[in-house]
Amino acid sequence: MEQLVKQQLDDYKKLIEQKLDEYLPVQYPEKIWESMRYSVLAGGKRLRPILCLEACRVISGSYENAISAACAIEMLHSQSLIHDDLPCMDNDDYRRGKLTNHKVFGESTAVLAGDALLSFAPQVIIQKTDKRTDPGILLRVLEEFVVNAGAEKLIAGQVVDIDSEGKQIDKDTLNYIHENKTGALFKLSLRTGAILGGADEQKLEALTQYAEKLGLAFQIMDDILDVTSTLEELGKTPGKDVQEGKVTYVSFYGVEESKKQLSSLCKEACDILEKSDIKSAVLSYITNSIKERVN
Ligand code: GRG
Repeated sequence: MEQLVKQQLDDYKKLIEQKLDEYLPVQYPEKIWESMRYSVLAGGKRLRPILCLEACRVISGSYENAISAACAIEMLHSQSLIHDDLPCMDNDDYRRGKLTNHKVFGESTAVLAGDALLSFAPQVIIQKTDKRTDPGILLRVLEEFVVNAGAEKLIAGQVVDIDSEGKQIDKDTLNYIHENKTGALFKLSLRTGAILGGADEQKLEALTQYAEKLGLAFQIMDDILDVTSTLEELGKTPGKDVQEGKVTYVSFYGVEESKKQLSSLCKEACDILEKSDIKSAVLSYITNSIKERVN
């Protein structure tokens, strides 16, 4: 069974990489497309598009109709990483084991590559999703995308995160940052796949609740890895949270308690799927692998 799941994850990843490459041809002016491609095609776990494809498959039996939206979400994720790494934000030199976008292309091109990806991603959804898709469904998918990418979600999380540096924030503020910075894209991924698969409200709600637990668990592991991992394993500089005076799950609860909370969240996430009769070996495997991830 585990072998089958690993094969499915590998197949998803290959398809995502192939489609990302296809959707981002180099055109004039080449510099901006090369910069966009540099970050989008730099590797990464491709977790968000995988979640999107699997949500669509578990609802409808096939994932093909979600591939363009899944790739668009990965473009949005890459945009957030390019901008987050800029000197005016987290100022990072490494990402996905490579020099960050601004280190290779310069700051102005990195800003523009992020901007370009943010608008190119919905363009991909509109132009590449199967033309037979119900226009109402397509509109819902686009709404999910722009809301989560914007000032009510992803950017809200980033603003509060930056404002909180060096301050002793409370747990509610920490949760607000995580829900919006990390949780928003997990929810977007699962909800998009489910909507394209034609999910009813009950299944959509279950996958949304699952996404909330999974996103938080993923972020707690990210906080743990920041203090326990190395540049080689992580592909980015470790120890940044402490260096920048960030309150994290680890600074709040310590590594051991954070691990306990992480395990509880993963169990709650699996329970949500089971109660709603959502049977996905891929989602179960991903949930149970979060605490083992090294990057
Ligand atoms: C809008 C500029 C801007 C930022 C929004 C998402 C975000 C806020 C910033 C990105 C940086 C960051 C550390 C976000 C937290 C979520 C997270 C752990 C991202 C890394 O995701 P992985 O581990 O990365 O899935 P790969 O490289 O595997 O895709």
